[in-house]
Amino acid sequence: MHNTDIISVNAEPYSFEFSPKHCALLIIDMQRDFLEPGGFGEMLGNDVSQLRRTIEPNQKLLAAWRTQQLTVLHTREGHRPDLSDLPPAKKIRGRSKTSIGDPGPMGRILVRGEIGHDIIPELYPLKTEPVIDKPGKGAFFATDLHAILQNRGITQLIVTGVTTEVCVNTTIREANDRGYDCLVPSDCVGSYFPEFQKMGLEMIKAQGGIFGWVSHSREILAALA
Ligand code: C5J
Repeated sequence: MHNTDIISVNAEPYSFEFSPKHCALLIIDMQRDFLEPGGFGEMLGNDVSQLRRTIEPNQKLLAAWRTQQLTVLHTREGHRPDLSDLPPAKKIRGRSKTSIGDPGPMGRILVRGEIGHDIIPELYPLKTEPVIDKPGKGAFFATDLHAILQNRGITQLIVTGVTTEVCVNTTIREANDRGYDCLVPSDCVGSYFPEFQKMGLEMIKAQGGIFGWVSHSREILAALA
């Protein structure tokens, strides 16, 4: 495979054609607090196994992108330790006893530099892979993601990570409005809620691909091979 080749992936609502050189793997928020037993997500009563099933397919996709020396980026949701970038509305939403910035099972919740905020070891970024620290749900809001992608000539994204209906969907909508084509491998994105997983994917590919395409990692890996 040459980086200049155009590759076709079986996808819905129709084939996704991509040029590997211009297509980045964007892995959203695979953070310990969301995925690990004993983390903040589980503390809130969520079933982390719904997210953990995405680890293995993400590892395979990540390995393929690294082998082909293609662009990989990671994101983390979180805030400055002084919480100066945390909107008060986000802090109090949910009326939970424990909220962002408070001590949690893996350090202060969603605070940069804390153990729970970091990416799970299975998908840990290489030094050469940009990590986008984002204060919001979307990876483009208040970050330099768009500038980094433009500087590298990236026009297409394979978007994976968690959670399907929150940070993955928000990022895809932001990317779509900025002119990127997005493909989502269904097995590489996860939600704590099966019904949101299903509808989160349906919404992306509805109406002829209103926000993008949906496929499976095996289709992407087969096309790359
Ligand atoms: C993400 C969240 N990453 N669910 N955050 O989706 O709050």
